[in-house]
Amino acid sequence: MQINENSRISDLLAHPVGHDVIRKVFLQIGKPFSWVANPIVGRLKLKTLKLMAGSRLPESFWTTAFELFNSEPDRPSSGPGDGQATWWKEAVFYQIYPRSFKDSNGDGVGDLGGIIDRLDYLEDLGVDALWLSPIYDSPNDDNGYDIRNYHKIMEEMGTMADFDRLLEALHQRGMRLIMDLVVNHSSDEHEWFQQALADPDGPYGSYYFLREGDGQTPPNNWVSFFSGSAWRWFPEQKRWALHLFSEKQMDLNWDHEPLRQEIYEMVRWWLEKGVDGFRLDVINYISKQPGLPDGDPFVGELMQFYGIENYYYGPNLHRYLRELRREAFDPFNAFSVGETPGIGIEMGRLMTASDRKELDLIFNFDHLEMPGEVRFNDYVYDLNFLKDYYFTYHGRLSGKDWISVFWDNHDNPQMLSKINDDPRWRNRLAKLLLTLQLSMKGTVFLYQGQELGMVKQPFEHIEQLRDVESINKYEELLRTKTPTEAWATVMCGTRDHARVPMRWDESALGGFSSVEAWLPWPASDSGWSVREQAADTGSVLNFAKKMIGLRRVETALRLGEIVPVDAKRDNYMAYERRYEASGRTVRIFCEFNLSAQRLPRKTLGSMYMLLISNIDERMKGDPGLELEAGLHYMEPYEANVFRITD
Ligand code: TEU
Ligand code: CA
Repeated sequence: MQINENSRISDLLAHPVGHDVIRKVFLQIGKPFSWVANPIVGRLKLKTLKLMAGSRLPESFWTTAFELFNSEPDRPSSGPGDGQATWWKEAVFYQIYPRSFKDSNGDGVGDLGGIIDRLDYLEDLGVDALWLSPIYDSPNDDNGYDIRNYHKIMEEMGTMADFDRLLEALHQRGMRLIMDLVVNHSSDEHEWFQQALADPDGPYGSYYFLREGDGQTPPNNWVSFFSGSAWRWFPEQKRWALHLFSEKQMDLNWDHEPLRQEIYEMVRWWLEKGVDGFRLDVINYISKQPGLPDGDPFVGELMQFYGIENYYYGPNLHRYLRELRREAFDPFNAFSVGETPGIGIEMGRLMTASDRKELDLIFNFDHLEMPGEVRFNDYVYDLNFLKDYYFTYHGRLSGKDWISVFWDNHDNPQMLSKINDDPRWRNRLAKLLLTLQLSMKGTVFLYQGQELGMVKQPFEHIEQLRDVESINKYEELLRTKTPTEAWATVMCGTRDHARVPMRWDESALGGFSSVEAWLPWPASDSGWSVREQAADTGSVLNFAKKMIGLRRVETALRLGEIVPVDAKRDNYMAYERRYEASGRTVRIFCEFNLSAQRLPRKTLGSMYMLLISNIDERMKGDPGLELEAGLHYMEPYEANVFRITD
């Protein structure tokens, strides 16, 4: 069914792209989605809505929206899954940002040797698989996300021999490794781009988006995620080249078949080496709207990036993903998780349902900021929103779907700091977040430092930052704001919060390196290093180990159904994980106080056996007895996991 002016809002919401776009718009403007989901509103025709919106939503917006909706004829599949066991559904992944993990040769930059040095630590922590942010040869304009040579290891990271050693050591321990695959763009220093510049009309010219021009007006109004136009002018060639990210990250033209074949071959090359899969950088951006039309200004203002509707769910996206899987992933039975900014629940299902043969998982980002907020805003994150996100998400999945569960990575300040940066709650809240993540249904991705309760950094001025996004953004803000205002904004959202080195010990250099790190910590953080925490039974680190261990032994926590409990209750989150095994149902009950206030609650009976709690006293003595004696309230940010016996 086509979506047009005579369609009803309910038809639109039944459409995968329609549903996700409307939900996104409501998130963006900070209004509750329940408003449109209401059945009375659902009966309204889109032309009525159009009339109501009047000039606030220009005609061009509607044309763009209808085109986007109608470009997707498919509907997510329903029904049970194939019941096949897959290692990645049960795995706990751990993301390493190699520059900041451990330096082994005293140059201030983390490297492969450093990761090898710390494999005991990772094995002891209990994680099953590592994801490494890029370690390929790169001029490091965007810390390796600008690849110069896909077949070579970045000098700062070590050698291919180091890589082989790491992979072998991991496999010996029964652990797995996935690499970062950055193929929406390459570095401008990549041989393909150099060839394209040498002969723009030759074979490599079509590997990129090169457009003739006068150097004044770019080919369209698209903007870069790292500020300014998405087009860079090359005066000698008299061509513009498209770059959605930094001006040294040139977008690759996936519509050109030979380029796709080169990529598949490169992926196979790594899989032949034995890597277990890939995290695919901004993989939903690879198919651009033919002709690269201007972005609609209304959509541009709303989403903050002009042009985005022309590439975030492009016309050939599904086709290219299937081809990539067939040509490269499937022959090796390799795992894939796509980084897919802007993709909502239903579109995500179309990219990952097991019968679609596209990706295994995606990262959906809709939970990282509150409605109406962006990463650079100063606000407090409310955990009730995270609760609604997961309950809604799980409520829409079929047996063919599986999701990733994450909230920290190298692109985002720590969730812990966004929720409550009062140091009094740091330990307990870090443990709550770990309990929630590791008892949630889905594949867990931890980011380095989460197991330590790492928090945002007290950076003081722009010279302390290294990230190209932050530096460009600061420059851009200075055009309209005072330096103090510009700094305050950058400070809120800078990706460098997540990129400072791991603190291995309490010494000044943190046990990370023998010299000052490439991105030093702005202040000391006594008590929170690995060494200090390893020696402290009440530490976040020891709790993380316990919680990962609990997930490992409790099948229900990995594979069980998730059943929300008292879902409407504010500041309270609870669910059961239920798993049928040999005729009986294992039931695990997880509950959380999402606020910094005590929360009254009903007493649990003696059939609730406490398995883990972030309140140490709860773990002392006979848990059953204590609970029977009455647990009439929950402490601030309390998190408990019980087994329900009968
Ligand atoms: O990130 C893509 C992305 O859209 C964002 O998370 C991005 O960092 C930010 O929102 C821009 O405003 C991926 C990588 O994770 C990131 O580190 C890279 O910089 C980017 O792609 C380009 O390769
Ligand atoms: Ca080093």
